[in-house]
Amino acid sequence: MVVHSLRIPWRLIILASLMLVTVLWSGCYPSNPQSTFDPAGRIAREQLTLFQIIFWTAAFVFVVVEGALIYAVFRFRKKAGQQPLPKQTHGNTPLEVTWTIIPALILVVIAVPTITTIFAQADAPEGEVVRVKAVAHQWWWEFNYPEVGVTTANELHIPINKPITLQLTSQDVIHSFWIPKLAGKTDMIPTRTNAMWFEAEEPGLFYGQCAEFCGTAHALMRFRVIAQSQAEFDAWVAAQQAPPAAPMAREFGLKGCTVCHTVNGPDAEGVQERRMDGFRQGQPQFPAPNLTHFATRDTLAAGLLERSDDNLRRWIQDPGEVKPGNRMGELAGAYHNANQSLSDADVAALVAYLQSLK
Ligand code: HEC
Ligand SMILES: [Cu+2]
Repeated sequence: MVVHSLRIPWRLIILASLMLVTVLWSGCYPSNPQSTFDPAGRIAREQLTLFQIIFWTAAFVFVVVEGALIYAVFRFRKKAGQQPLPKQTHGNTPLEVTWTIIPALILVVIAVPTITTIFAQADAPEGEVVRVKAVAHQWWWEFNYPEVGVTTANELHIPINKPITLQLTSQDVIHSFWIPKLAGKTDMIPTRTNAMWFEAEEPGLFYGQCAEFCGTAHALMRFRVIAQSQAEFDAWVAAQQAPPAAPMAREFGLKGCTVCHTVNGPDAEGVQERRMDGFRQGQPQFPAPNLTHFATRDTLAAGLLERSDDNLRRWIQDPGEVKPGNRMGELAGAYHNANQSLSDADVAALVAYLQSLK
């Protein structure tokens, strides 16, 4: 019988491994918008330093241990004519003491910076901070600035060089808050509030992402951090505090949008107030992004689409097609089927209204 052994040439294996390493490595490239290797703030930088200490310690251990192993494998191979078993050794005090002390030292090298960093990052520095309450929802983010009475969604504006202290919680399942260039992950757990803080050193746009699998649209649960000078941030806050730029469109109430969405201001009373009462008492019904100043945002649907007339039209007509599984598609879809569908004129009016909410 002929046995065909599968022989893969060494060169092919090496080439394939190199390609794999290159592909994986490219994910770590600092210019990647979600790379942790290009920190833009103190918290992320300290976390990167800690990562490097642990990584290089582990790399050192790996090289020494694997090196010794490979050396032993080749050096002590069974030679032609050798007796079945080489001399066996039991107990070697100096050796055993050495390999107890070395790992203990390695643990110290890892533990000291880890514990120092954990404590250093636990509390925000004294002094002025910006407080934000972030609530995760399947599959979007609510950002509330309690000190200035502003609520927005999916785009977190912050001033640079000032600690941002976050209270993190969730309305439904466990999510995780992560801005790779600014701060590591913190879980957002229903009925519980976690805290973290971070700082951005330079103005710019930073990308955030839910980092804990939370259901159908988890991968599309993104957000943006817009780091600005203090003056720009103050101007943004003032704009958010202003009443809505346009009176509420008839269609917005008629087509049930207010069942879930809040637009602050005189038109917002009634149904909406009762809903918010429930929400404040911890019984959210259909929480949805606050749309008061929707047209000051760059994106919609948790960073999925740029805000444009076309994208808004697509979104309002069939949110479930744009972002499969999302709650507006699921619930509003059912609502519209049961009541009445949106005509093209309704959609056009809604788009125009939303785009006017500067
Ligand atoms: C059943 C509750 C519900 C109803 C009714 C509803 N929405 Fe929504 N809406 C949501 C939810 C939830 C989201 C967030 C979806 C996501 O990003 O996953 C959303 C997102 C949006 C967004 C994007 C907001 C942003 O900043 O990303 C717009 C715009 C919007 N809805 C408009 C409307 C309009 C117009 C109507 C009425 C025709 C409507 N919605 C009815 C729940 C609802
Ligand atoms: Cu999530």
